[in-house]
Parts: sequence; structure tokens; C-alpha cells
Amino acid sequence: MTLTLESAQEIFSGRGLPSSIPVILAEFEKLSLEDRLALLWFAYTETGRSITPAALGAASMNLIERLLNEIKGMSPSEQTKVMFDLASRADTPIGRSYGGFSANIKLGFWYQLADWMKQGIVAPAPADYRMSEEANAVFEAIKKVDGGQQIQILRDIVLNMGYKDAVTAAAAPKAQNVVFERTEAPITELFVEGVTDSAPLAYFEAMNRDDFDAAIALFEPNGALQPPFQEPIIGTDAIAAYMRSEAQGLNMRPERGITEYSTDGFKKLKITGKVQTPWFGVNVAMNIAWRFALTPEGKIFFVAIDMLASPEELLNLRPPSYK
Ligand code: 45D
Repeated sequence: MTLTLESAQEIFSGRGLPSSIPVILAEFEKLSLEDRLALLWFAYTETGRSITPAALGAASMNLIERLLNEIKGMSPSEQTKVMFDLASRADTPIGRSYGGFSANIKLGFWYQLADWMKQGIVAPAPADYRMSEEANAVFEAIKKVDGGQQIQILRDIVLNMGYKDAVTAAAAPKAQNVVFERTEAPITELFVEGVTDSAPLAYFEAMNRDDFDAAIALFEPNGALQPPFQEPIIGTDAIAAYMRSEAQGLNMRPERGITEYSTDGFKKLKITGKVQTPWFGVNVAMNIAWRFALTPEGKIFFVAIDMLASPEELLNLRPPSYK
């Protein structure tokens, strides 16, 4: 039996703790808009995870400068309305523009607004706002997960704001790519305990250099990559486009892995380690697992990227018989 995309998605499944992120996100969705915006403000300003200001190449923000300046020029109540409309996914001109932004542009947009809110240039969150009990419970749940998961939650919420339907998505300008300038030399000469296969090791080295052509060359033409909490992206063209938009400037430090062979000649590897996003640099190390399926020729047929539920999961690499 050869491996299919469906069976590849199941490799090493059910052997880790379930993530609490989907639960937290679902609870967040139930809150009132006031609560949601207040909670975001507290989560962003109080959890102590600071964005590295140099992260975003200046050129990237030029793409949305006009929109940001439009908001800057509004009255405080209009500014607040823009934020509410984005949070409620209302069909407004700004909501439509936002819906067409790439992930990093959405994050950059809010990063700039948050900065202006701190300076008082844009209507700040009301200082005397008291969140509901439900919102406080969600906030407490967010505080309990590790830093990597906290920023994943913030990112997911930001990505789901704005107006989006099939028609506007098709009409939206091509997703603009953000350029992150690397401030440190890329990580090379990786040693991954228990892993000697060249494809995964070459993958990490290529990704750490933002050399997506080299990374893509390691995949089967119909190979797939599945980002955390998302559907698989299938085919090397789609994966390449995704990487150029979403994977720039990442630092990957795989630490250890295990291998399983199957009778069809495919090889399955689970590798755990740390990943830093250029948004937070050394301030946040995300605990990540990569689940690879390699063809008998050593090409990447499938790789899933999982955000681990706890740092202990990094060491949870026992073969199934010792479960
Ligand atoms: O509403 O091997 C205010 C792949 C209040 C590639 C606010 C990968 C009002 C393959 C505070 C103003 C990419 C899959 C809002 C690996 C309000 C591969 C602002 C994985 C919204 C390893 C909020 C990469 C703000 C991974 C400014 C896992 C929030 C990358 C900002 C993960 C939040 C990256 C930011 C993550 C979050 C980045 C900047 C989780 C960034 C998170």
C-alpha cells in the first residue's frame, strides 16, 4: 500500500497532548466585540511578549501606508468603529481591503495601530473597561499556555478579522509579501539527534536561509505541507507561494527525531525543536514538531508542522510500542 495524503496526515497522530488553542479560540469567538477588543489589548500589552520593532522591513509597510494614514486622520470614535468593524468582519471598504492582505500585512497593520494606541495617536482601549467573567476566563486560559502558543492565538485572531468572501478574495490584489530583514547569520550545521536523512536536514538549512527554491526542490511535485491548524497545501507551486508569503525570516532549530519505516518503502520521521518568528525573535521560542513522510527516493511527500501543547512534548518521541 502506498502512502496517500490522507494516511500521511495521520502519521504519529494521537501520540501527543491535544492542543488547547482551538478551544481558546472558540471561546474567544463567543465574547462580545467590546470584550474581544479589550482582551486583545490586555493580551498584547500585558503578557510581556514584545515584538521586535526591526522585524518588518520598512518597504513592506509602504503597501498599507495610505490606509493607516486614513485611520490616523479619523476622529477617535471613527477609529474605534473601524476596529469594531474589523473584529465583527463587517462588509466595509476597509474590511474588504484588510480581508485581502497577506497574514504578515494584517499583523503589521495591527502592530502599527497598537503602537499609535500606546502613543495616544489612535483611540486607545478604554482604561476603565471591565471585561465580563467569560472574557476574564479566556484571558486566564491564554496566560496559562506558553509564549509560542500565546502568539499563535493572537495571530489566528488577527488573521480572521476583516471581510472575506469568495468574490472579494478573487478580486483582492495579489497577497503582498512582507520582507523581514535577517539581523543574525542563519543557523547552519545543524545536528539533529537521531536523524541522518538528508532531505529533512537540507530542508531546515534551506528554510533558515530563506532559500525556498532549494527547499521546494526537496519535495515530490505533488507533495504537501500542512501548517499548524490548517489544511495541507498541495503541490510545489502552491507550497512555494505559501513559503514566500509566510515563512520568511524563520529560525528553525530542530533538536531530535525518531524514524519509522513502513513496508511500502516510505519513511516517517517526527522531529521536534524550536522555531523563532521574526516578529518576536529571541523573545519567543515556539515548540514545534515536524512530521515528515519521505518517498523511497528520499523526497518529501508530506510534512506537517504542529505547535506542541507543552515543552515536555519536545521529548515525547517514543515509538508507539512504548506509549
Ligand atoms: O483588535 O517548517 C490591539 C511554516 C488591540 C513553514 C490588537 C512553519 C485591538 C514551514 C492590541 C491593537 C510557516 C508552516 C488587535 C514551519 C485589536 C515550516 C493588536 C511554521 C488585534 C516551521 C494585536 C512557522 C497585535 C510558525 C499587534 C509556527 C498582534 C510560525 C500581533 C508562527 C501578533 C508564527 C503577532 C507566529 C503574532 C507569529 C505579531 C505564531 C505573530 C505570531
